[in-house]
Amino acid sequence: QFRATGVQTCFHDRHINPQIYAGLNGSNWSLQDYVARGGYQALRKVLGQDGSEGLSQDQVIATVKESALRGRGGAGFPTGLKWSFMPRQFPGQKYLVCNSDEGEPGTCKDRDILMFNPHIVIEGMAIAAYAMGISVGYNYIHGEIFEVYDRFEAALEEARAAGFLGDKILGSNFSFQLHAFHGFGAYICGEETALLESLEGKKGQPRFKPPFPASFGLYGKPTTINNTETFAAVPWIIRNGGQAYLECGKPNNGGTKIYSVSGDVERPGNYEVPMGTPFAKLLELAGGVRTGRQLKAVIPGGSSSPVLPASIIMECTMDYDSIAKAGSMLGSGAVIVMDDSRCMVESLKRLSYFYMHESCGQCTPCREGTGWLWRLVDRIHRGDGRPADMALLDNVAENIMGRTICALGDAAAMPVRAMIKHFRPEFEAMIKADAAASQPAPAAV
Ligand code: L3W
Ligand code: SF4
Repeated sequence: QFRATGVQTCFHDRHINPQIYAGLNGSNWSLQDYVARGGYQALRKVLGQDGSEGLSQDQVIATVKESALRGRGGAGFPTGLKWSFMPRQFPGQKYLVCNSDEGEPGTCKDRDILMFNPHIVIEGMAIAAYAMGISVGYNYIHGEIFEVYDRFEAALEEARAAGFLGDKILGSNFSFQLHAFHGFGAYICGEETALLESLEGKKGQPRFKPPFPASFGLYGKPTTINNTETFAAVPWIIRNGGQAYLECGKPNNGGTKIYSVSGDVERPGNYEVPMGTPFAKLLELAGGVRTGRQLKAVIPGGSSSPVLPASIIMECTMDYDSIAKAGSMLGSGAVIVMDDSRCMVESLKRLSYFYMHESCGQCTPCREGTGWLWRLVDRIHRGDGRPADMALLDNVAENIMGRTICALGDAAAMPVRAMIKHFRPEFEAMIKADAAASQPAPAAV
């Protein structure tokens, strides 16, 4: 249910070219194909290797700020601002890291970018490294996707051989060594500080923040981490300008975004659409709700984002601000569509199991609380629910939120609270039915 078809579908109602998935067919990922599509022109432009005088580090960062590009991994943090945190004059080693540890249930966009268009990520990372004065980078790729790792390695080899990576890139004074790193398949390693621990060869457990990676990152050195899709947006921004990117989205939500649409739709898959596209339009692109059914609810941004009932999501546009206003998060853009045949208790049970299983166990509210959440929902679902369980569920969720080292605790608690808020009668009906069933049969008259 959570797998995408791998089909790349682009939709634009503005007259610009789709940026990340344009013209991809699965066999044109190579350097030759990428260059034929205009690839590496942005890097040439930045380095002044296209006959121009090049861009300064400040100009690159200003362009990215102007674009209103926000982090595509889940938090939506402004990318240009993050890049400006990097202490450029720092005397020691600094690092650039790409977070390709895609593990959020429902999300399957980064793996497709790396499979179908790996050079766009390499070019984006090289430009970012130039802007922040970084000479070493890593792409941390989720451990369960072997073919994606192999594809990215192959693209790295091509880029090195052609002089787009390595020492004195394209004859300039800029050098950047980029390496692929195969992760271990744990969801928590997608949390940026756990990822850094894992990259250092340790157990992937989140660190306290602050300090943020910008000041204390890989091996304790200043590090910038961005998501795969974020880096993939950078070459287009440099070639076309920050304003052009901003204008294809909406204010404060620049550009396009890839949505992984899964669940009860006719055509699940990854769809790249402009920020601010009405949800109804995205649903239509995915073929609509499967035949004969009505839309019941949507999880708009991956399993960590609160569920929204049909009446609310149908009024939303797909961008950070609209979804936040509706009480959820755009997150990583994994749109999980549920039709009217779905049992919300069962759905929540499945989600709760995931978070219990993936908790790293470092802090008590998350380690114990995720287990409590799952056991309570499981109890209701299997027919042993008690009237007090609704209040208990809410209480456990409340006691997790804001009391943990990383966002996984909140991510486990928020869906529970949202399910209770929007679908309480469904839970109560199941508990009542259970209670009625467990009553002794009335005496025969
Ligand atoms: C320097 C400051 N840096 C913030 C940086 C920070 C990070 C970025 C955002 O969680 C969410 C989470 C998941 N000085 C800074 C600063 N930064 N203040 O900005 O930080 P933050 O803490 O808002 O978010 P986060 O810890 O990165 C990410 C949600 O995304 N999510 C997860 C998706 C998972 C995937 C996946 O599987 N790959 O995408 C989905 O919704 O719950 O809320 O870089 O260092 N003062
Ligand atoms: Fe680990 Fe959960 Fe604490 Fe995050 S919130 S550090 S996953 S125990």
